[in-house]
Amino acid sequence: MLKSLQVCFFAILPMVIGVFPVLAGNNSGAAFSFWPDTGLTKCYDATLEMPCPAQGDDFYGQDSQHTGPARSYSLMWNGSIVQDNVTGLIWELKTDMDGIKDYTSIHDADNTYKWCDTNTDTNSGEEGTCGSNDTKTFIDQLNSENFGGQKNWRLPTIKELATLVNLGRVKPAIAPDFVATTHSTSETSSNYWSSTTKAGDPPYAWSVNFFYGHISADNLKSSSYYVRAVCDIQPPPSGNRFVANGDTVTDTVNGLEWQKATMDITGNGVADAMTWKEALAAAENLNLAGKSDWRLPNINELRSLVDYSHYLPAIDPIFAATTKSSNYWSSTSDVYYTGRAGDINFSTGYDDTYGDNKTMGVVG
Ligand SMILES: [Ca+2]
Ligand SMILES: [Ca+2]
Ligand SMILES: [Ca+2]
Ligand SMILES: [Ca+2]
Repeated sequence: MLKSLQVCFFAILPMVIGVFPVLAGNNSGAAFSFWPDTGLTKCYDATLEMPCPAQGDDFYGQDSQHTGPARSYSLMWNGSIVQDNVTGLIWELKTDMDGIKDYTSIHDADNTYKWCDTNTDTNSGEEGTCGSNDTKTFIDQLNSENFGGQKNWRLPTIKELATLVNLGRVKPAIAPDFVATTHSTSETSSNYWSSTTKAGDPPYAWSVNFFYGHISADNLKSSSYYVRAVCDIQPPPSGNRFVANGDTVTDTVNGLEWQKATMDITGNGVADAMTWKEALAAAENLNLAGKSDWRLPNINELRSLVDYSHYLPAIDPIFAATTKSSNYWSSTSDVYYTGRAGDINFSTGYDDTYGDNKTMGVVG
């Protein structure tokens, strides 16, 4: 993998993989190819916001200094649905967000639903809590009313739902078109369901918390969470996604090239954990496969490598032998918890944010 990925560890220091051209990531199991840029526009050091550093200076190479596909959304059907012009996905817009649930309207933004999927091909062996006010009933109603001219509404996968997260803001961490109908009252009560079951733990499913844009699988399917349906008008990508070429792996869906190994900055054959500052620099300074313009991936690019159907590590098998079941840094700072940056834990696919000055060991 790319060297830069390892910036954020957790029990120990985060690892790093570099990524080559700064393109957005993509994802397995989702009907889109390109992730929009994260939305982050400011630079941060290990404590506070800072002027964006010059090349060669400490903390150079952050998310805000590498631009991915710009976020772009188009309202359709009298503003009842929105198309994401980067992913191609079409999203439901909700109505009547006034803090009062109204189950006589499937569009009421305050309604919450229990997770239910009776399809044994997609529910990972656990259908959840089906009955009244469940996600399957909600989706079925949306399709039966042909909402927005579409008949293929469904719950989004965790990767699809995560594309809506805008990490340039919080409360809610989402694009402007969705702000008025997205709940973000607290870090614990702003969860939106995805269709993705937690690998190896089927009573649980993944959700996005739009308070600050973090994702989690600590959600029993019997929990009642908000929902936002998605549908796709583009055929999903097909064919072999990853192609290995020596020390790198190319993602043929989005064109990103990844450092295959976890970064070994000391050159002793053992991958090294680093602080975020060290990881930014290590990725920018990487020379590999005849290329010198490596960088630390942003959180969307890093998340694109997660395979939510696997764990230990939660990544495509082509990377499994060279990936630690541990945390990897992204270049993306946390605008809410200033002084932290985002990481992905490839043990489970969880994300989190950590401070640069936390004591970190070396992963071997
Ligand atoms: Ca960026
Ligand atoms: Ca309402
Ligand atoms: Ca080493
Ligand atoms: Ca360089």
